[in-house]
Amino acid sequence: MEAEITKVIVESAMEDWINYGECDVVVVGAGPSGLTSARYLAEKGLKTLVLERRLSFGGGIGGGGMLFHKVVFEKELRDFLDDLGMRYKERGGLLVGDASEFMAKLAVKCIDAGAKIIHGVSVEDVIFRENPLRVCGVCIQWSAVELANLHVDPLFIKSKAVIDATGHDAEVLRVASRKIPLNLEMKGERSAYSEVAEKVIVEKTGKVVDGLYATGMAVASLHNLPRMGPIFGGMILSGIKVAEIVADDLLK
Ligand code: 48H
Repeated sequence: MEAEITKVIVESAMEDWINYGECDVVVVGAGPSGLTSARYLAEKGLKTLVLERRLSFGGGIGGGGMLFHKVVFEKELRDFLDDLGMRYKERGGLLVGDASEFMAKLAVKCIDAGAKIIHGVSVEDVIFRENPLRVCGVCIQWSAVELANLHVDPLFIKSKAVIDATGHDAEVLRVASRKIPLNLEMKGERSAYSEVAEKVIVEKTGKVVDGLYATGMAVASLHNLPRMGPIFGGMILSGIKVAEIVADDLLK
């Protein structure tokens, strides 16, 4: 039986890797903005792959607010949360619910929509082409190799669009801005100003260069926008917006 376990796992995983070696969209990071964007892209019929460094979903959701296991949302998010099947209470003009439920249900919606999520994989670079300048995929490495600090060359995933949903560090934008002539100055995010941050992050969500898009806290890092703390409306609306922009570009 042991031999069969190995064979079935390796064969099935290889099938996925070969199938997703070329796809429509690579979403880097399975935090709130990444899971949301991947869900809406998959719902639109786009072949969507989410690559997540860690062995879990949710990015910054799981920590709640300073490890208090709750997250909050603006009241405008009520319909979105109802559709998710998320339980919440109204308190102090906000909606509040369990961090664990929120990340689990975001992930289920994303997977049920048809997006493929692979854990334990880090994006370390992008693939680009010139004339015109565009991003057309990512360089990937096992997170375990990255953590062990081994020198191992990456493999590649080609895609029509790459979404940086890596959060505060905006890792994809950062590496791309260093290595290809994007004329991007990564200024980093600003201190907390929650009500402004929640709006401007959504406003500034979108395309960075052909083939490369930003969502969630990566947008704050790119545009020097303030942070907001453990309120998640902006992350969700940013994920929905980037999915709409990418889908418009790919399906036109
Ligand atoms: C593969 C990677 C890589 C990589 C990172 O941090 P996240 O939750 O990101 P967002 O932007 O969807 O949500 C931000 C939110 O959680 C938050 O931190 C808020 C609202 N903060 C406000 C404040 O004031 O502090 O998720 C990013 C995910 C994580 O799971 C990372 O492990 C993963 O991306 N990741 N995966 N390759 N190079 N870099």
